[in-house]
Amino acid sequence: MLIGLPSVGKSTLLNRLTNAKSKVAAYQFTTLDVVPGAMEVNGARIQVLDLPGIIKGASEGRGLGKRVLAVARSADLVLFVVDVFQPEARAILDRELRTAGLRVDERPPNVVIEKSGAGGISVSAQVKLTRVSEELVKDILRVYGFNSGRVLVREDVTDEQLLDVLAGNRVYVASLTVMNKVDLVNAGFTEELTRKLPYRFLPISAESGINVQALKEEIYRRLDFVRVYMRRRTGETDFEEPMIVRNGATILEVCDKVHRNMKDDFRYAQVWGKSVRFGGQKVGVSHRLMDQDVLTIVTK
Ligand SMILES: Nc1nc2c(ncn2[C@@H]2O[C@H](COP(=O)(O)OP(=O)(O)OP(=O)(O)O)[C@@H](O)[C@H]2O)c(=O)[nH]1
Ligand SMILES: [Mg+2]
Repeated sequence: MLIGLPSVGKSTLLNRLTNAKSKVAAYQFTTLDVVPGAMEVNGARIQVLDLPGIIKGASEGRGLGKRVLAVARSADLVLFVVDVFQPEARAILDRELRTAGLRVDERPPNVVIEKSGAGGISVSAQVKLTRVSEELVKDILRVYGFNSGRVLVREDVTDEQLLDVLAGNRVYVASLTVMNKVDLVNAGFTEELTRKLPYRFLPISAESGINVQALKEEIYRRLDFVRVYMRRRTGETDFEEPMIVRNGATILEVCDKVHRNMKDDFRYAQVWGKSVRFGGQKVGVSHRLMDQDVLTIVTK
């Protein structure tokens, strides 16, 4: 999903990346709705969504902010689009997403809360806690109405992360940042930004196509796909059109992609490649695949 201030070139970029024709204009709030496009890269089809621009205060309802941020919650990847003359916008976008409950490039905190009937709160920390005290953990839990139970803290969490666990509705999403309109500046200007800014970005020009192919590759990489080649029972492998699944996907997910009833008829699968110890190893539906595995699914 393309997230950025108005007029930074989100729609221009969507049109570059995909077959879509989202309206482009020199005034703000040109895009008023979600506009989808389909992008193909390395054999994967990726849906890209152009969204209306968000502004400071979006999470409190300014502009179309709340709707945009609600849509962003279902993204696999947020693509921040920043105008080369407004690099400070990245911090605004970050803040708006954060206020709306999105956590960009963070992992869910490794904290487990087990409620119990009585006995007060016990905190078992499996690492040394340097950013919150046990007392603070207990206080925060009480504020959220947990008066009894066990808290397993498996990493050095902050109070904010603890609040995230308790709130329960946080969404963890990966991101990439592009610096658009670099056709308007010289290379030195962009290099200076790379040195000065606290975030990493890919310089692009949606309008003139600079680095657009590199961006596609980067999106593909960031989504962490793997290619799985299907081998028919007769023995030929289809190396032309791999199945594209997210890294860590199981055989079950591949079954669901092939046919929605396939899992009902599943007997076993055979895998050749990095995810198994020997070629042709028999595995079940919960086996996790790796890039370039060859897979045969045997059904009833
Ligand atoms: N020079 C230059 N202009 C660009 C580039 N990308 C977009 N523009 C111009 O910037 C203006 C805004 O582009 P849009 O694609 O409509 O921007 P947007 O982010 O979708 O704007 P909203 O929908 O209003 O949020 C248009 O005049 C574009 O032609 C670029 O890479 N270089
Ligand atoms: Mg637009």
